[in-house]
Amino acid sequence: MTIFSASSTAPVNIATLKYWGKRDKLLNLPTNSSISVTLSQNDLRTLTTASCSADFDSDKLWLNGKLESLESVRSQACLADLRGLREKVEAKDESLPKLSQYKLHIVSENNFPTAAGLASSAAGFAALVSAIAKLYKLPEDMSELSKIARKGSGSACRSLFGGFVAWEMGDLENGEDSKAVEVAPLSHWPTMKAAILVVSDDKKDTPSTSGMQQTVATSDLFQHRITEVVPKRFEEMKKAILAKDFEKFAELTMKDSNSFHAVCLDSYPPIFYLNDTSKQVIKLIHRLNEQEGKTIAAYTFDAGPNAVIYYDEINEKKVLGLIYNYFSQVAGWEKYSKDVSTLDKI
Ligand code: 2P0
Repeated sequence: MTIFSASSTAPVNIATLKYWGKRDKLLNLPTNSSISVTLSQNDLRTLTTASCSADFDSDKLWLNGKLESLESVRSQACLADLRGLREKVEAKDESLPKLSQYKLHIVSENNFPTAAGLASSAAGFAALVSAIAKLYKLPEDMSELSKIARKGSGSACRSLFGGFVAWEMGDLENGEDSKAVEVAPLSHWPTMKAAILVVSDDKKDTPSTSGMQQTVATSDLFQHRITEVVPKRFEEMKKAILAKDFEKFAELTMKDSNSFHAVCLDSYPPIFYLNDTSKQVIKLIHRLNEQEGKTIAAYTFDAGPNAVIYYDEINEKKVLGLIYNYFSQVAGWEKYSKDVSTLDKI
C-alpha cells in the first residue's frame, strides 16, 4: 500500500479586535474586519498529519486519538476546495499521482485541553488546511489558503500566519476577498507577551456561531459597533502594531474586548461570557495601569471567562506578580511573587 503524507502545525490566535457577526453563514463571511496575535509554535498549537492512499475507503479524522466525523458542511467545504486545487495541479502535470481522488486520513493533536475555551477550532482548521496543502504540494500562498480555512471556522483564517494578523472582511458575495493578511511577523515585536489565565475550563454556555447570529439579529448596539467603531479601530490598531506603541495597542485591545462583550449583553436574550473572576481581572489591570501612570498591561476575553493578558516582557514581573498576589495558589507562579508592587484589595 502506498501512503502519501505530510504534517503541519498551526498555533492558536487570540483576537485583539474581535470577529463577531456573519453576513454569510455558509461561507463564514464576517460583518467586520478583525485583528489577532498568533501565539508562537512552541505554545498552544495543533499538529496535524494528513495522509492519503488509493487503499483508504473513506475520509477519516482522529482528533486527540478519538475518531471524529469529517462530515460537517464546514469540513467538507475545506476538503472540496483543497481537492479542487490539487486537480488543477494534476491537470498541468500528467505524471503526478491523482491524490485528489484518494480518501484522506487526518490525525490531529492539540497540546492544550480542547475544552479550555481556547479557540481550538481556529488552530484545528488552520492546521488541517495547511497539512493537506502541503500533502498536495499546492502553489497557493497563505492568504489564498486562509480563504479555505475561513470556511472551516472564521477565526481559523488568521492562524495561517504567525505574529500580528488582520482578517480583511472583504465585500464580495463569493468571499474571494475575505482573507487573512500579515500585519507584522512575531519578530517585529518579540517582547510582546500573552499570558492566558484559565478562569474556568467548563464548556462555554453559548457557542460562538449561534451567539453571533443572535447578536446580529437582536442587538441595537451591534450596527453602531460594525459601522462606527470597528472600521476606525482596525486602522488604528494596525498603526499601533507597526509603531510598536504598546499603550495605544493596549487601550484599543481592552476597549474592543469591552465593546464585544457589550454587544453580547445587548443581545436578546443576553449572552454572558464574563464571570466574576473575569471582572476582577479587568479591575485589577486598570488599577495596575493607574498605579503605574501608564498602560503596561491589556486584557482581552473571547467567548468565555478566560482572560488573555498582553504585556511587554520588561513588565512581566510586575504584571504576573500582581495577578499571582490576587489569585494566589496558582502552581508554578511563585517565582513571580517576589519584587512585585501590591495594590489595595480591589
Ligand atoms: C475572534 N471569536 O475574533 C472572536 C472573538 C470569539 C470571540 O472568532 O462560527 O469559532 O467558526 O466562524 O471563529 C469565535 O468564532 O466562529 C471567534 P465560526 P469562530 O476570535
